[in-house]
Amino acid sequence: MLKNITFLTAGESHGRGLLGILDGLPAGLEISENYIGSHLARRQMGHGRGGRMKIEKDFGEIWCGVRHGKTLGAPVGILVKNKDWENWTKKMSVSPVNTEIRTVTLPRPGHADLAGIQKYGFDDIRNVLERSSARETTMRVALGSVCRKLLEDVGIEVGSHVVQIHDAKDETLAPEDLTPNQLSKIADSSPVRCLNNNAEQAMIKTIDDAKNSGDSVGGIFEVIATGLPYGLGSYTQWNQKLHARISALMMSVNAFKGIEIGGGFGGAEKFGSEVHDEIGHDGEKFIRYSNNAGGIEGGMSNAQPIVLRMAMKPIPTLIKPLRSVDIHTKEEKDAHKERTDSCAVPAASIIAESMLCFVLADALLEKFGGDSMEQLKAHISATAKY
Ligand code: EPS
Repeated sequence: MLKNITFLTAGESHGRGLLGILDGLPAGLEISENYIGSHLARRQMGHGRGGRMKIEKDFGEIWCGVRHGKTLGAPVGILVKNKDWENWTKKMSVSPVNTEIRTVTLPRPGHADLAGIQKYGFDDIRNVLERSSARETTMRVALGSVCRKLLEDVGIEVGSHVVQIHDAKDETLAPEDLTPNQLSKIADSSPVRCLNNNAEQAMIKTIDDAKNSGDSVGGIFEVIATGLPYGLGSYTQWNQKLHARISALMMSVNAFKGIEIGGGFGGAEKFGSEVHDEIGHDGEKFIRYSNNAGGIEGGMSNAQPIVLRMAMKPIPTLIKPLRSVDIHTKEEKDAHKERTDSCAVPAASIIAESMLCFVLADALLEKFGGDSMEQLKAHISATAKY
């Protein structure tokens, strides 16, 4: 569903590292490893993460496509090394090894394990779980932060905050006078990325309770983008519609099970007169008296903030495992246990921000184009309507 930008990630959770390529960006975009690193660090945070995040200090090394701090218009290549690789050199060796390696044979319900070995004909679930691990999202955040930088340079910000973990909810509305970056800064200072102190305490407790009973919890977060002009995406064809393009990328993230755009599911029980955002004019530009559409009408941005809510299921690797069956002996046993997170909702909100950055940068380049940032900015200032 991306039209101008292409990206690919490669890498196993305990392999040497993660590789990423991002193609289709204009030349002249200022980008640094430190900027990418600051967003990678945000993905590593959050109450409820397991031991792996103590081992890793994710850092994206730019290998190509950037010279003297600016993109060349060529593919950007990024490498993130896995520190944990040192502990897995035999188990994850590229070449065959002489020592016997213990195989994983008990598929975890809810993970890619069982369908993965059936599909590829593997006799070791590790061949599936290494790539299906959420570790891969590190590279999405690394590459997505390059798109974020492009958006920021033309006044578009993307931020997020957590509104629910398990049954602990933050029912207060996000303050409208804050930009997404300001909102994210406050969220980043909370161990659960929640803006409300009382809800934060309840969320921490629900994570601790789940952890203590060997369980995991999911949740919901809100993602907001501002500074968008009219007309990203189009109503003219199904695969041009901006909300379809956003949904496709969002739903490609492990554990994301639902997306709401603007009022979302809540609109189903309301009248049309309560849902649709009335139009006004302030003498200079069109205004809206509400934003239940979440910034998208007819598959196009309508210059209002884009507001999304994503639901994440609880992580399927459980310390107190569910029932499963050994893939070789067919004996009923407890599912495989691996080091895990009891909650990764705060980290997931950063991944969702990155997925939105890919789509918005892509749609922006589609509409305004340009081989260089200078051209892109000139096209925007000449024709964009807000
Ligand atoms: C993750 C790395 C993984 C897990 C987690 C996310 O590392 P490890 O398997 O070494 O602990 O912590 O992934 C899962 C829980 C999963 O089921 O895939 C990361 O970098 O975000």
